[in-house]
Amino acid sequence: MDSFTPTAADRFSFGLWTVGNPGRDPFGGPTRPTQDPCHLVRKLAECGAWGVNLHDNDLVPFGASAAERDDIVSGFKRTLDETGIVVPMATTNLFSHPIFKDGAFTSNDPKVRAFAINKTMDAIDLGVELGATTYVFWGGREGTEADACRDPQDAMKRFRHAIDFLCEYVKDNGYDLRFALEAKPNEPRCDIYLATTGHMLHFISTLENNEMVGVNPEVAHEHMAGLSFVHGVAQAMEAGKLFHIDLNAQRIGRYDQDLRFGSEDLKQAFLLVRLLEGNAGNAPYTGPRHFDAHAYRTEDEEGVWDFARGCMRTYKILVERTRAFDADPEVKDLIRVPTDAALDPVLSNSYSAESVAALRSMDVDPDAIGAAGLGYERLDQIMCEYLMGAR
Ligand code: GCO
Ligand code: MN
Ligand code: MN
Repeated sequence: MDSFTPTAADRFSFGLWTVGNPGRDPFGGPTRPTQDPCHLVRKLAECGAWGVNLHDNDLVPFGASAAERDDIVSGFKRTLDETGIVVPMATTNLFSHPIFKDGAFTSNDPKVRAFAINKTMDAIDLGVELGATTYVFWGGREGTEADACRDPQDAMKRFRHAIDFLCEYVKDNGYDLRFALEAKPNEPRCDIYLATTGHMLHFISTLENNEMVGVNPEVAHEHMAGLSFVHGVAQAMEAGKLFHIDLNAQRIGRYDQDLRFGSEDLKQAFLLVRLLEGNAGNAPYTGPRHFDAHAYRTEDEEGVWDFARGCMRTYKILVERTRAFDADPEVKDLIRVPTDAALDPVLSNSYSAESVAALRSMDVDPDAIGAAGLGYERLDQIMCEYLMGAR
């Protein structure tokens, strides 16, 4: 036990599919046994996690009867009660069964679309029964290889119809549930629709009930596309749309690696934790700190719990490191924003004849400003020294 040991107050959560990942990949079968969901919940509690998330079929096998479902769910609820673990988020598996091989909500086949909406309504009922207040939509196979198969505009229309419909389902049932859409550029499809968090944010603005829909960005998914995850998350936060987050690690340009949080991109992880915790003076993210990652295929069960503890420990160490960074007087000096009594009001007020006149008569020397250094080498070096533990 030290100050980096996680507790429920840290609100760390894991998917059943993450710590339950048996090490299967496209080139080989499992290297670890499949674990019972109740066992995973008990182990998560032992490790100091607060929450567990699930796809419908992580708990209830595809095609189970109503009686089997109720039996499994009541056993799971007992384990949640015993351990104090909560279910903050739930989602639907719309990608494993062959019926979804060409997508779910965006499929050309009305039977597939109907089946997907129906499965999601059942999974929403399950999530709500377990206490979930966030429902994630990851369009696993909503994409293409043979792009001529459908007009991508139809895919947008169908996806919009499904989300609009399901929002109404939630309202109709009086559920306390918000939706969080998760973008991914590719894998398992060659191209997945709505490839980035930015695509999702615009799509949300076109929904009928857009106030109940936000995003669930994932580190790996933006990094796969070579994008800045921190910028994507910041845009979502600024729009009031960061409803949930998938934390993990990923090298740019690779397949979706879903690595232990902070293990491959420490500088980005540092900046992300700093943003989420609001250290730089911004409003913090208040939702679950959720890890969507899994242990290396080389690991046995003990390695899985090393992985889970590692994710949480790294997050907490980064909370401490980023706070120290932002409390450093030299850093404060370097990031101080210059003020200008004449121009600041002009640049924050909306358009007016006075503002135009003020801009026309401004006193700015472009050469002097262009010649002055900004000290960012020093700033970034200090950040690296905090990361390396030298400061
Ligand atoms: C992936 C995704 C998934 C989703 C999960 C919850 O790349 O496999 O990140 O893990 O997050 O299906 O919607
Ligand atoms: Mn994810
Ligand atoms: Mn992923």
